[in-house]
Amino acid sequence: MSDSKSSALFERAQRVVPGGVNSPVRAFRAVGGSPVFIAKASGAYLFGESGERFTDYVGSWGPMVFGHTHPKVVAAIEKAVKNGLSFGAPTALEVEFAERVTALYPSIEMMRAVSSGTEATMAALRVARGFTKRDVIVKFEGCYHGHADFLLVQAGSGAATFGTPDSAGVPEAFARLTTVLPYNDIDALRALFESRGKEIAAVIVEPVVGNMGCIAPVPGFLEEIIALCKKHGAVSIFDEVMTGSRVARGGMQARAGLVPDMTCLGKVIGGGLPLAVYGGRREIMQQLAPIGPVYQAGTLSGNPIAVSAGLAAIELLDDALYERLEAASARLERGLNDAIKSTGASACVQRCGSMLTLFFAPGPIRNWSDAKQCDTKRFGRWHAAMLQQGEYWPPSQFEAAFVSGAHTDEDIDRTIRAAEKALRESA
Ligand code: HOZ
Repeated sequence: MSDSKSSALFERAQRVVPGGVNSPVRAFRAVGGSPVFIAKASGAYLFGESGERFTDYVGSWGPMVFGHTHPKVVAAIEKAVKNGLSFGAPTALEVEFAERVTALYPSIEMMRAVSSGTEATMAALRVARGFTKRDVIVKFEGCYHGHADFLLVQAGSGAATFGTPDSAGVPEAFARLTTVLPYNDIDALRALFESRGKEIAAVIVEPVVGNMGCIAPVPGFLEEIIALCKKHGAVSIFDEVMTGSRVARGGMQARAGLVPDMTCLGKVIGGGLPLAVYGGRREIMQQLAPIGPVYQAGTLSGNPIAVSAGLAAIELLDDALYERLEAASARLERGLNDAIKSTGASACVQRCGSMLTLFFAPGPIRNWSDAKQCDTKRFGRWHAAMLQQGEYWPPSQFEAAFVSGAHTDEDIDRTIRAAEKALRESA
């Protein structure tokens, strides 16, 4: 479903922007149809160019944990704008931001602010390689850590959606330094460390996967990553760009009571502006120039407007928010499960905090080989039927949906009714 204004914009866009979008999954190709162009957003809702309202479960792919345009975040941005847009020089705001982040994440003793999750993971791995003086990195099939060359190897998110988990343009020599294992496979990880432990610089993991749909770690998986890295002198990196301050105030590591060597953050921590973080143990982060030999830089790194939004967001991460997120998300999970039961659909719901996926497969979905068995055609039909009813769900089977603190019980119940109808229509 697309209104005439969106269709016209999409046509114009495709003439000047590849696929008409600045990030592939937004093109709706995985679900058929064409994208709705968004004019504005508020709370739990998006408004299309023709004024139509959608209940939003994409949340800008994660950042909008309080809902859109929270007045305190907007006020912080407005205040910052008046003082200047970018200085390319240190600010008090950055110091305060780093102090707040390090207090929130015990694994982060020192940090750098960058502008995107891709930059964060790319830089974290460079530091890990510099620190260990090793080259090989380990990632898990279907996990997505941004679009750096050596991370686009059996990657999730849009890469999985469009059947390009190994992107063209990535030299084979780069990809060869990335070893890929199935997610949640503790034995495979042990065996790899047994045979190649001395070569491994780092293991990077989404501690709860969002980028092949929502998949939680099996008990012991994350613990074993940390323990094996420690034993073999490698660096454990939790990519919490999606889960950070989303599944708990201090991310999945707080929820699981774990302390990885390094952590990457983005999305929520930037309050909706381009801001991300990588950080970790002091001795690792001290490898960075100007005090160490590893180089990383950025004109807009620590940008004052973005950092102001991030600080305002951190201020809002209170217990009441997480209680509300849990209640609303559990209500949605229950309702979707009831709808699956009443329609007899071959589907399951997987959830961690306010991240959730309705998979069109009986489940459980534990890794990429489970996820790719899903009926993506039916997901496409279900998605279209949801959109028709004003429900904006991620336009790919392999992306998590996000509930926000702005979703009311009424919103959730309307979504459940729509989902049930869409399940019947998509059968
Ligand atoms: N990689 C993002 C979701 N996992 C997509 C971002 C976007 O299209 O905005």
